[in-house]
Amino acid sequence: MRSNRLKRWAVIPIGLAVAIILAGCTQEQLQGWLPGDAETTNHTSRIIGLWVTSWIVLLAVGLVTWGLIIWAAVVYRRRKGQSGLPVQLRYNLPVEIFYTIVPLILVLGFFAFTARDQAAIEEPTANPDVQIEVFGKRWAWDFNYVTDDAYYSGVQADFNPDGSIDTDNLPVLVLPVDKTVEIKIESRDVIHSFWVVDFLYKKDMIPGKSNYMYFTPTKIGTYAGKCAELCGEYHSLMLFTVEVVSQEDYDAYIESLKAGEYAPYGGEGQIGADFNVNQNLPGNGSSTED
Ligand SMILES: [Cu+2]
Repeated sequence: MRSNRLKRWAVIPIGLAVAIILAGCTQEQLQGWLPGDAETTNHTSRIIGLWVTSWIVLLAVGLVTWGLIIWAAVVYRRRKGQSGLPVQLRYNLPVEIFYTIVPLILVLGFFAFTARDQAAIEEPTANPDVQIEVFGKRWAWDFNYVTDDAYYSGVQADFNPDGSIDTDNLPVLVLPVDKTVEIKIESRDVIHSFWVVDFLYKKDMIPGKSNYMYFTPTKIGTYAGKCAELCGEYHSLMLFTVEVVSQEDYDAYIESLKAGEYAPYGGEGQIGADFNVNQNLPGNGSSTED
């Protein structure tokens, strides 16, 4: 009788587990519903690994916790003929040691793996193939191709007549595939954040301070970029597009920029810190003379 009832209790979780396993995993599930994929940049497989492994560990913690809750509720439930409070228990030493040691191991483990991956992602590239300088500005982006002495100055996104975003006229950053890239990240006015969604990494753009991002785009494609730091009224229209292309297409794009095909938005040369709104910030590279 009793074992029958236990079997009935076991049917639900075991059935659920079997159903999930039998359903199989899509690529989307395998990477924890992150956008992009492991081949987008040289860092994305590492980032996906940290994310997915963390969730697996946390789900295991969840299973133990839910299991203990259900076990306590079932085993110590009020039986027929009982009344009043159940027997009050306290100071269970094994349980207290368990829930002190395990979280300590978890916190140290998450810290160690995060620090390891962060150090690898932040490691500067000594001689990058392409150096880019990005300025965030309310509410668009300026891209300086430092290595190739060309620039593109974007304007904020606009709408199509049907109310959707006009993605054809977003500022574009073109990068050559399989080449090491350094991006110098700066702001002309307030704090923005440089985020290419599928690259799974973003970094704040702080007035008067230069941040850097190092990566190698490893997959040709078009990627959405956006500002990830609320920066004012049209923050949601502070969008851009990253085009990862072959070296030939990259060279051709740079040539067309220099030839004036994108005038007045793009051209030869650089648009530097002299276009920043506040010229008195320390460390933004602008002159304090005169
Ligand atoms: Cu912004």
